[in-house]
Amino acid sequence: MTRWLLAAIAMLAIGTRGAMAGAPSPITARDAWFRYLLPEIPAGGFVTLHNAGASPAVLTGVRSAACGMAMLHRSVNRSGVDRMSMVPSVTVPAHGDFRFAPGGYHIMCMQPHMKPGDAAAVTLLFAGLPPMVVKFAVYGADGKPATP
Ligand SMILES: [Cu+2]
Repeated sequence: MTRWLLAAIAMLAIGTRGAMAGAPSPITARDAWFRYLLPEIPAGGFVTLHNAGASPAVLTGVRSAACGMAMLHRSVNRSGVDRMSMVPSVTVPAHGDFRFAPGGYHIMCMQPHMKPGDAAAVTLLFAGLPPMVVKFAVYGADGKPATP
């Protein structure tokens, strides 16, 4: 009886401590890179986010000292004309991926302070999850080298 009780209390204590320290984020990032052209031209940022959690994760914004201002954008081709629009958030599905990619969703880095070869830190902000810092490899106009 006492042993059961102690075990239950220990489990509760571990659970509480885990919650207070902040559960590890279910989000991981891969293939993060910027296409950098010139300081006065906004750089596009691309990354694939994976959500290992059981509920959708909502990315609500991005911050980066390497970007001045950074925002979430989407490119849409209408009648042969590419247009970009701001999006307030994107959702990474449970047990799934969300892909920022050329021609689609991207992180718009308004005043890029970077050069090819750099790794630019970007903070991703999620609703109800801890912020996450991701290093974006900086490539030039050619973009990310094709992976073999
Ligand atoms: Cu854009």
